[in-house]
Amino acid sequence: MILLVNPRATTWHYRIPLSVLSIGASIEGKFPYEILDGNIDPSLHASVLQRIGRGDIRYLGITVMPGPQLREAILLSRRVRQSYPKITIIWGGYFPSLHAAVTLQSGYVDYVVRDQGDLSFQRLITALEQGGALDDIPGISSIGDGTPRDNRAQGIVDPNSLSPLPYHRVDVRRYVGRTYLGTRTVNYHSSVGCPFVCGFCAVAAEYKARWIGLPAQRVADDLRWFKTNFNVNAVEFHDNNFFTSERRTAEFSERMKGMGIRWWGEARPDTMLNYDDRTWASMRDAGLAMVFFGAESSSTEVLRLMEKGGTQTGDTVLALVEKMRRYDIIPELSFVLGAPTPTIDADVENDIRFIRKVKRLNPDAEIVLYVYSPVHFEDSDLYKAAVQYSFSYPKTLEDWLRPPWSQHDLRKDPSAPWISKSLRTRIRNFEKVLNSAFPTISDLKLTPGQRTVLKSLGRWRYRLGLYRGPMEIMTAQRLFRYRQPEVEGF
Ligand code: B12
Repeated sequence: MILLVNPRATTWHYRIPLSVLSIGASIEGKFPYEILDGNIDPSLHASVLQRIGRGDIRYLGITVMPGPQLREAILLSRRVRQSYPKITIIWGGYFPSLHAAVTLQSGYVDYVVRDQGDLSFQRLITALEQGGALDDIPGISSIGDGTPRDNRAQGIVDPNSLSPLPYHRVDVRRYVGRTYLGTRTVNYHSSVGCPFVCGFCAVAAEYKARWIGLPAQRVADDLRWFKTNFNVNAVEFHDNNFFTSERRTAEFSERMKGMGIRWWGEARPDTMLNYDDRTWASMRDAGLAMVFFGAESSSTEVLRLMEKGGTQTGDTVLALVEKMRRYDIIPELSFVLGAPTPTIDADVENDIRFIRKVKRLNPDAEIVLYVYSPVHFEDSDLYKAAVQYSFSYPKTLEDWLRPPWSQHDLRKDPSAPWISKSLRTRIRNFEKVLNSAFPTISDLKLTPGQRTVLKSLGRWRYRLGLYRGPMEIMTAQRLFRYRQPEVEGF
């Protein structure tokens, strides 16, 4: 009856498709459904058409985040609409949640489930099956009379109120793989949302400063189950902000000691700098290996424009990377360069100088460079500033198949009229030299010899601050198929 699809999003380490598995959990035992994952099925489109061809599928649910997965979802939906026009196509996930109207106007998406779909999807199917009213189902967008229409928003859904994930619906063994963290790494989502409203973040645009986590015991018990059944020795927490609650983190760390599992998660610098030293020691002893932080910018002005909130400043990040060196836990810092300000060139130069300072304080710190790529967060000061610099989104879904929109959300070369070509080149060249001088620890396929080559090409340039025209570095990185963790994860 229902086919849930995760279009291809990665060619590297596969992760359990938690988005569609969560929707599966919400209809388990209520409606018959199957899951197909483009990450492990290279001929997904053929598999979907073949499955629909058997005649008992009425609904196709597709999870869509921006980037290459969006392309896959557009091509697949178009094909299904052409071959099986009676199939109801429903999109969910970050892209349609923030771009519902343009998605529905495509003509090959009938409904959008915005934000968390755990309650709204099953209510939509029930109403469509039993002819109920659709207007009062929160979180649904539709285009019945040709005009896109958003029902009222779906407030945050407490993950503690939801059914456990039906892992039997996927072959977990296919998703447990080797990463920098361990030889048998699994992914897990232990909380929803984030308590902050940073203007460049799609999560903030959806959850509006709400965060709810599963209790530490539940998370530890679930990981013990993965260890017992799949011999897992590492976990990637896909939470947007795993470390929001120190109390939960401290209890979780106590419960993880002796489990032999290394872990990674995402956090805010100010939140974790304020953690007690005993919590730090406990996290280290519990296997915490690396933490991803939103450092964003060294400028207090830019952090204010980003509505980063909290107490975060550049000094917060410097103190944090020093502290983490003492606990032998690696900080992975992401920066968002190129925010729309009159001082943009100086801001970028300051950030480059700041990143060099970070590397002096902690050479093991991993650096991720993003270029500000507006997400559809209309209430944010940052988005308003982008609009003042004449930023606007494309008018049709098909436009997202073509540059600059096809790579807009990869956050490297976005459609951002205020960022000059020379500044983009400056950022990209600095990134190339930085990654060569300090190749990421997470690219497992790099041999010691290749690392030595990259370092010898990068270190002298980095020392002299010579970033212009790094052709030799680009050639070596292409030759070694250098892998940046921010593109497809570990
Ligand atoms: C795992 C992951 C990946 C994996 C791929 C996952 C996959 N689908 O195969 C990898 C590492 C490959 C990846 C890559 C990228 N990602 Co990513 N990714 C995530 C991450 C960390 C977890 C997703 C997840 O499983 N969440 C858990 C589930 C339960 O939550 P959920 O997805 O939100 O699903 C709920 C709702 O959205 C909704 N829903 C979702 N899908 C569907 C489908 C239907 C039919 C329905 C009804 C409802 C529904 O209901 C679900 C249950 O409540 C999210 C952040 C996050 N925590 O969500 C970022 C995130 C989605 N990624 C993001 C981005 C930008 C990317 C990249 C473009 C980054 C880059 N620089 O290249 C790349 C693109 C890769 C590509 N090739 O397309 C952004 C999207 C932001 C935006 N602008 O919209 C996010 C939000 C991270 C962030 N904080 O900004 N990603």
